[in-house]
Amino acid sequence: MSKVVPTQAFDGQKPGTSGLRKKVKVFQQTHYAENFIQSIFDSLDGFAGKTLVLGGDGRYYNPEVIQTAIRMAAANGFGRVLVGRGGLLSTPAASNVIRKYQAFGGIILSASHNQGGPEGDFGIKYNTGNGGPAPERITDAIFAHSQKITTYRITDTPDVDLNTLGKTSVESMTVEVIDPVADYAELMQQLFDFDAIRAMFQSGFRMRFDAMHAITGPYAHAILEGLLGAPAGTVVNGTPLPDFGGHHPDPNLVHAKELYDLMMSPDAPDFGAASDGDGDRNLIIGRNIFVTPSDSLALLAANAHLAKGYAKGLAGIARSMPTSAAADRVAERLGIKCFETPTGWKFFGNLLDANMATICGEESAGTGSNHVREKDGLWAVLLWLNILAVRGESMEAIVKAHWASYGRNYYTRHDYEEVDADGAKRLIQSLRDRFATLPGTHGIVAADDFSYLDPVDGSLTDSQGIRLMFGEGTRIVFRLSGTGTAGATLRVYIERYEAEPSRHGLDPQVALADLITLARNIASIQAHTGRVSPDVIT
Ligand code: VG1
Ligand code: CO
Repeated sequence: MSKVVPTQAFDGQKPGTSGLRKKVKVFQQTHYAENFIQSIFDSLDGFAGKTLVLGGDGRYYNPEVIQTAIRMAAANGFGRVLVGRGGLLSTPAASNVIRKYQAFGGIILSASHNQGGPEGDFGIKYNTGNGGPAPERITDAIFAHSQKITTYRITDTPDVDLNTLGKTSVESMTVEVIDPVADYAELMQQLFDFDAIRAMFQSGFRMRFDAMHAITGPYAHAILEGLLGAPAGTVVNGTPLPDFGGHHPDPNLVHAKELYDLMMSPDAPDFGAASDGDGDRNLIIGRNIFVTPSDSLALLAANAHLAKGYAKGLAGIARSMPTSAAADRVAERLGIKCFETPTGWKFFGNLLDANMATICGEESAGTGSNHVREKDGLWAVLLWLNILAVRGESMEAIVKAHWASYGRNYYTRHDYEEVDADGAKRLIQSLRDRFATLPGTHGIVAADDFSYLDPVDGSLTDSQGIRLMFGEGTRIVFRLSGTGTAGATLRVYIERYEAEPSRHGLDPQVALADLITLARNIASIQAHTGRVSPDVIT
C-alpha cells in the first residue's frame, strides 16, 4: 500500500557539481534519502505513468537506497522503473538507457570518485530525459523543495529481487531488471571499429585496465576481454566492491599509482587506463608517457574522425574553464568552435542537444561525446584504442607529434583537500578583492571570476573560478570543489603554452615551477589553509 509519511526538512540538501554527496552516515539518518528523492519528484512535472531509470555504482548503501527509490517511484505514480541488475549501472550506461528507452529521467546513486564504505561517501543525482545531469534550474528547485518538505510518499511493499532479469511489479508500477552492460556494449560497437581493435590485440598489443574495484569491472571484462579478445588479466581489480577494496576510486596519479609505475617500467604494456567509482572518468597512460586529461581531450578531438562514429567530423568541442586550451587549438585548426563552460557535465548538455558540440571534456579526467549526456570512461579508452589501431604508432609518438604540430600546453592541478572551509572562502574572497590591483603586477594582464552565459537557453552562471591571466596562453585558476563532503577542497590549475618543440620535453612541475610558486604566494595558500603543499598533484 502507498502511504504518506510525515517528515522534517534537513539542512544542506543542496546538489553540488554532480548531485548531492554526503557521508554515508548522513544519508543513513531516518528520512534523509527519502526527503531528497521526494524533493526530486516534487521538482518534476508530468511523469505519471512514465519510465524512470535507476542504477548506482554499487557502493555501500546502494542496495538499500535502490529499494527505497523503487518504492517511492511507485507511490509517486511512475509507470515503470528500469533498473540495472543488482541495482548497478555505470553513470554513462545509465545515461544511455535513459536515452535509448526514452525514459522520463533517471536517478543515479553515486559519489563517483569519492571513497566508499560505511565511513565513506554516498550520493544521489537526477538526470533528465536527454540522459544528462539535471540543469541548475532543476537542482535549484530540488534544493528549494528539500527545505520545505513535510511529507513523502512510499509503498510498504517488500524488497524487489534485483538479481533476476525480467519484469515484476510494485503495486501498479512495472519493475524491469535489465542487463547493465548489454545496451552499453551495443552502443560502443556502433561507434568504434571492434574488428580493427581485435586485430591489434591479436597481433600482440598489450594493455592494462584498472577498474579500481568499481563499476567498470563488468563492462571492461565484457568489452575488452570478451568482445575485443584482449587476454584474460588485461582487466585488473575488476570485481566491484562496496568499499572499492578500501581504496579511493579516483583514477589519478596518487590513487592509480600502481598502474602509473607499471606504465613507466621497462616491462610496461602498450597502453594503460583506469576509470573511477561510477565509470565516467578515464585515466590514460601510454608506455613511458602520461597523457594529461586536457591533452587527451585535444588528441581525441584531433583524431576522432578515424573512428566510424565520428567519421563525418565534429560539430564543435566544449571544455570546462579550468581545462587547458589544448583543445581550442585543435578546434581552431578544424575550423569549428570551442566552448568554455563552468566545471561539471551538466553545462555540456545544452551544447550537445543543440549539436553545437560533439566532443566535450574536463581536466579532471572526464571526456565524452554526443553518444550519451555524461562523461564516459570506457568510451575514451575505446576511442584511444581505435585511434591506436588505425595509426599503428605508439602513444608516445602520437602525443609528441601532436605537441610538435600544435604546441604543448604545460598543465598541472594542485589540490589541497579537506582544508578549513572558512579559510578557503577567505582565500578566494581575498583574490576577488584584488581584481582591480593585480593586473600590472607579476605579468598579470587580467583577473576575473569566470561566469558563463549559456548560448542555448540564455541562463547565466557566475562565480565559477578566479582566473589570473598572463597572456599568451598562461594562466592560474583557483576554485573550490563542489563534490567534497568534509571541509573545503581548493583546486589550483596552472597552465602555460609552449610553441617551441625543443622545449616540449620538460616535467610539467619543472616547466611551471615559477607559476606554482607565484600561485602559492599570491593566494597566501599557507596562511589561509595551513598547508605547505598540496595533497594531490596531477
Ligand atoms: C569534480 C571535477 C569536475 C567533475 C566533477 C564530477 O568537481 O573537478 O570536473 O565534473 O568532479 O565528476 P569539483 O567540483 O570537485 O571540482 V565525478 O566523476 O566525481 O561525477
Ligand atoms: Co565519476
